[in-house]
Amino acid sequence: MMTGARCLAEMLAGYGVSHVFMVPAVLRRSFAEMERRTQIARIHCHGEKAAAYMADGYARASGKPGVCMAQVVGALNLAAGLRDAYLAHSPVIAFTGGRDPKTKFRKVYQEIDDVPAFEPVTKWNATVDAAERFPDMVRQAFRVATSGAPGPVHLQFRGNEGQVDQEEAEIEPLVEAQFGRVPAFRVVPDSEAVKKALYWLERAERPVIVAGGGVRASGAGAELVQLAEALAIPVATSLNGKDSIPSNHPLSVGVVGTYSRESANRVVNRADLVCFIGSETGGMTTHFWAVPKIGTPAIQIDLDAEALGRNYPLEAAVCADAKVTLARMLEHADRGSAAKRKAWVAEAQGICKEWTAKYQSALTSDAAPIRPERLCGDLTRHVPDNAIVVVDTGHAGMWMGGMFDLTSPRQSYMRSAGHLGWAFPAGLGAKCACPQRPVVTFTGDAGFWYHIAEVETAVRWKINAVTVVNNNGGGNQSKRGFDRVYGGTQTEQARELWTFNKMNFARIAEDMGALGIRVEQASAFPAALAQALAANRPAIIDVVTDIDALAPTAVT
Ligand SMILES: Cc1ncc(C[n+]2csc(CCOP(=O)(O)OP(=O)(O)O)c2C)c(N)n1
Ligand SMILES: [Mg+2]
Repeated sequence: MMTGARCLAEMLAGYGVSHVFMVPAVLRRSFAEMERRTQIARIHCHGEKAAAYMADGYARASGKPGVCMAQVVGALNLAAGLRDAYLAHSPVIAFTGGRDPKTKFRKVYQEIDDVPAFEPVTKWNATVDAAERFPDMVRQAFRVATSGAPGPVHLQFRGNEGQVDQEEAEIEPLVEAQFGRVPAFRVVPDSEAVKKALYWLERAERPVIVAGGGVRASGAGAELVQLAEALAIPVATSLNGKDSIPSNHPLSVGVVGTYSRESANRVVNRADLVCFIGSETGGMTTHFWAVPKIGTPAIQIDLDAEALGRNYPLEAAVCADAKVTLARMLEHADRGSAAKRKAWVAEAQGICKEWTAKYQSALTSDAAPIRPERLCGDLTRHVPDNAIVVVDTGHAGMWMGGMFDLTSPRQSYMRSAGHLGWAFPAGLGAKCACPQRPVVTFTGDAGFWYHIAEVETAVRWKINAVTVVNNNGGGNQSKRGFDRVYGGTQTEQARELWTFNKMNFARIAEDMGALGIRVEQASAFPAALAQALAANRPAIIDVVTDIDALAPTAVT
């Protein structure tokens, strides 16, 4: 006989979980058992949404499921935080307290039926009502989160705080280590499908690869680069796939789509064949299916059969793991076919050079207030070669997706799949997962405001991530939109809709116990970054930037 709590604690440890992120009180007994029997750090946060984002950052940085928890009244705050993980296929496991059949429908304090709200943000959403069910339900949670296209799962435990964990049953904390990280399976491609894909790639004169988040989940970056080199094919990536090829590789053309680099969109639009790998071919990556235009011949490699051909009719489809498929393609590739693409590669490289020439002065600008392009340029030049770079959405996604270069295959890049405010807590989660690697988060000030309370969490738990705040005193990505609805030029009052009071985040960070550095001159940033990376405590670099700076929009 053992309690559900002991079983849960031992199972989480058995799956290799090193941290869980939560707001109490949920599964209290399980937390006591974690302390008694495991090394799991129980990161007590200020908000459930931030806890979910931390678990998400932990998962994307390590490939291991990130675990977050909330009691019944915090459950929907946690659900809100799962949406980004769902959009980005991140294996997050959420545990909440839930209803007790003995009292439900009696107006129990704080209680509603939370389960339906988890439906749209999870791959699997289930309830655990008896201690007997802990082993099989927790195993299934890890199985679902890590297999196929990964994604979040939710288990609701009986009792508003999940008190079912205090009950005993005849149970065994059985663990299937295979589901402790992504990918759980390396699905092998059909050899006819591989041949067909190669046939189309080899005969194309102007092919381009679009690598998505599936390439990073599969750990297929090296194979991707080898195949691109063997067949002389330029590579664009989605925002999620940005770290699948170093930006300074001669075949890299940048991030394609809406939050993108002009060179990538131009190359993809010139292609006579687009090969999507591990990409959902969604609106962001294709600039709402304009880049490439629908009708451009395409082939696609994806683990998820339902993704194949969803938005682009295909000449060939391969349903398998990206790493295995690329390795197979490499074995059979006709390297001789590369010669005919010399002119195409030269053209793509010319387009990239034009981009560099166009933005060089912005990337090195000395202007004050600082230009965000310069900030991105300095990050390219000074982020350590094994860093994890974590990026928020909106303008942050545009600036960094388009202007920042990864310079080493050892660097990782993770970005918000759309939620403003995701990056700061996600960066903390990434640092928990990979304490030996530098973590550099890039966020706007509006993004940073969301979860600023978690600076205290970072200090308390010694989560020494570096956060760079592009502080322009407002959410200025909204500027264009309000200009438009005001017929060209907004009124002074219209700015109330997207600006904030000026703030010194460095001072706030210092008051909370972190290192705070205020940067007002571009030339001071590299030293500030070096100081923050060496600080041995969480660091916030508050960079005062130009509120009128707008990122270039996508070219078609
Ligand atoms: C949860 C959520 N709410 C609203 C938005 C819409 N949104 C996108 S960018 C943005 C403002 C961003 O401001 P900031 O982080 O300061 O970056 P800036 O544009 O100033 O560089 C808003 C409100 C969003 N993406 N996510
Ligand atoms: Mg801002």
